[in-house]
Amino acid sequence: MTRDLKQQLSLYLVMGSQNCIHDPVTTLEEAIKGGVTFFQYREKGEGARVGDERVQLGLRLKEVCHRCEIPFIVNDDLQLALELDADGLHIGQDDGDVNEIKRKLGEQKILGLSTHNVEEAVQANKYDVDYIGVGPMFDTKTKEDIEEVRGPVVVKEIREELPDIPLVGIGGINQGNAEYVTNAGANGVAVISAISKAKSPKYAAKEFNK
Ligand code: TZP
Ligand code: MG
Repeated sequence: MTRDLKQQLSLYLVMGSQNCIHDPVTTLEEAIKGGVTFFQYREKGEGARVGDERVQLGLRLKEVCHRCEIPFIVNDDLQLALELDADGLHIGQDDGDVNEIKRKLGEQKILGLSTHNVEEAVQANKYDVDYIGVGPMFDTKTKEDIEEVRGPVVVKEIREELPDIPLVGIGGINQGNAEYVTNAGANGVAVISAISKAKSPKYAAKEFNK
């Protein structure tokens, strides 16, 4: 698996079964065929699988990622990431001591951290973090407890402070507005519904690469 993280972040699909209108394994396979380069398993919220079903789906999605040579990242849950032997973990601001989580995860694994402004990004850069998510870029219905929407300008502000940090925008991104996020300096875009709720996840992913 190549480890040029910035390139790998270019089209980052985040989802769990609760986000999909088709079978999640098929959704992921099709999305990767369409050009998805990074995947986060976020089995969370209403309708999400729990317990062993959550683990089993994770294993199947990891198998798809590895067959297609893209990283498999787990959202929030360090224990699940370890149990699934994921390639990495993505955490939020309130998920605990970042450096300690990285140590427990494994130094060779990928750790992503959600940030919302320049201050959090500058702090993230001091931690043992491999990339940051910045959001919400636009209004979204997918996540309820979102911070204020300030748009791609936040990415621009962070880029000015941190020219080299691997960074993706997230929140309300679709095929029509993604370019504002990358033009502001993001290495890629992270999306849930624009791909997971598309009639054709493959076509939806392809449309991002135009
Ligand atoms: N974090 C910030 S916004 C968001 C997450 C997980 C939801 C993004 O979903 P969508 O459907 O791409 O707006
Ligand atoms: Mg979290």
